[in-house]
Amino acid sequence: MSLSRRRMLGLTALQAAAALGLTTVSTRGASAAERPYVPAVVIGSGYGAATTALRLGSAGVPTLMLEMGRLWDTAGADGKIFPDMIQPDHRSMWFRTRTEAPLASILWLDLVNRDIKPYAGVLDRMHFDEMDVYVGRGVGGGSLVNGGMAVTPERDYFEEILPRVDAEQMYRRYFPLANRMLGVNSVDRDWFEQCDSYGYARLSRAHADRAGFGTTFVPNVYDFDYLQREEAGEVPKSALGSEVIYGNNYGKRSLDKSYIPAAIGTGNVTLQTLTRVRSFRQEADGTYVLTTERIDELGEVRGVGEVACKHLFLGAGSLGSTELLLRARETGALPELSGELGEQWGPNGNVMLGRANHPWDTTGLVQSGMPALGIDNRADPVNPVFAEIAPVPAGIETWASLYLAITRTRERGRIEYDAATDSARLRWQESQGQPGIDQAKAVFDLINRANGTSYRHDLFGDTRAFENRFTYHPLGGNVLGRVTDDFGRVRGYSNLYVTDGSLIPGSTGVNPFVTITALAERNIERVLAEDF
Ligand code: FAE
Repeated sequence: MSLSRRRMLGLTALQAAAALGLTTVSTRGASAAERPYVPAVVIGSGYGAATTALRLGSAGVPTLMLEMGRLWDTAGADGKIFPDMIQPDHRSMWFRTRTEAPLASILWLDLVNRDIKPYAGVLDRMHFDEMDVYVGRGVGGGSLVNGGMAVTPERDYFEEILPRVDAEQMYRRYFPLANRMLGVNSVDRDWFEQCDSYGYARLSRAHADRAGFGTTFVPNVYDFDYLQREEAGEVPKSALGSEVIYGNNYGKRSLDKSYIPAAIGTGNVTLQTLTRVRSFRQEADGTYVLTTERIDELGEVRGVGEVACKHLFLGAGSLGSTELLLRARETGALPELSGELGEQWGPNGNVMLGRANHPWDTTGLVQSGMPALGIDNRADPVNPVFAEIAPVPAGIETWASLYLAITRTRERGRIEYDAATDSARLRWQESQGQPGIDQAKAVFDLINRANGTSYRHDLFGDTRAFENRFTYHPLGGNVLGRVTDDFGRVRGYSNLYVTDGSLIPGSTGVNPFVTITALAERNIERVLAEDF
């Protein structure tokens, strides 16, 4: 059966499950056993997990995917699945009483955040001592909330961060495959030059140009044809309707539109939502036994259960997978796990900043929530910054140009297990972010000087110009070739794998999901050939 036919079958199953309010989605019957056994379990449903589930299912391996968030497929009372950024409601955040948006203020006024009811919302901001980590919650993981920027890293930097991976094979086979599977597309250049949607990006490009910096178009998984039709008023607005970070109702090819329905459509993959994997252990015969907790959308625990499997794939993201492995090691369940577990964590050098534009330099009321252009200074060995030109989709003119700069530094943190709270703790000091700020500042000082502009000091809750107390791009903890072998097999145990952003040591130099997907494609191909 073709992949597109499988995807259609899977989409139908997802829609049927949503309509019935089911938390288990499958094209086969559900198991009623007390402690069900499945050949393979995949934890999570982000990029690594979804890729792995599809390939397992396609190879005929019965697979169970466990995702702690909900399936985002049912419209609320307002007829929409997701809320926008201007009026966020309970659907926006994972069990919070107030939203926690990255842009904390405008003119120091808390105009951005709203009180909400606690609910299994789509965006989580995980708090640690000196760093917060944004992640997506729900079927599709980060793909539900992210900006869709689909960037293949520069080959020389990829070789530097993952020297043991065959780059020739990655760039010939797995990066193109990931781009194709994810539905990556590019903005029409002629349209870009005259549209309203990217007026803000053209303005930033002109300002960068005056300082001698070049820009690069950034591919995206948002359907740019749909965006053009949004601007033409032909279809409901999403990227132009202030939708990003709390989900997109239209236009975006998130994983629940691509890999996941294709996986379910194989007939071998069952998806169980609102199910958090709490811990796992290994029995004498090698079987893994997972303890799971099922919640409802209001957070009530509906049951604790167990599921057993032979092959266990961790795709719960950098923090999620590392926490599960650390817990297993520190509680003695899997004592042979690597001593390097939790090491080489990094925020991908994320630094957010805003510039204050002259009154005549308006960014426009209409701003696509999906960025399409980046200031590209990656070739500079001293300040190798890639700064995506980000929207401020506030619906009002803010005279702010916003950027998420991805800088490259060697600063790394560590994820540890805190026995008292039975949870992961991120060891990262704010001062470790300074080299990244210095790089971003070197670039944007020149842009400000060339344009007679200055930084905005009103956007991050206090007076700072550079915000690096959060990251969108958590990476590392279970580094490839260290905690795992060169294909994601966890050292010390058989049939245990990591398949997500935790494999990458702290930095990709660009937005990471294409790299995570391509690596997952590469690793699962080898694992299927040799371990099944
Ligand atoms: P991830 O997508 O985080 O998926 C992990 C999944 O596992 C989640 O669905 C969790 O709910 C689930 N999970 C965790 N723990 C458990 C458990 N114990 N039991 C069951 N389920 C669990 O992992 N990247 C780009 O390349 N381009 C962008 O434009 C971009 N923009 C971003 C914007 C925002 C606001 C955010 C938050 C991220 C952005 N990213 C972007 C980062 C990107 O989404 C992220 O690197 C990937 O989603 C990470 O993929 P993983 O497979 O590692």
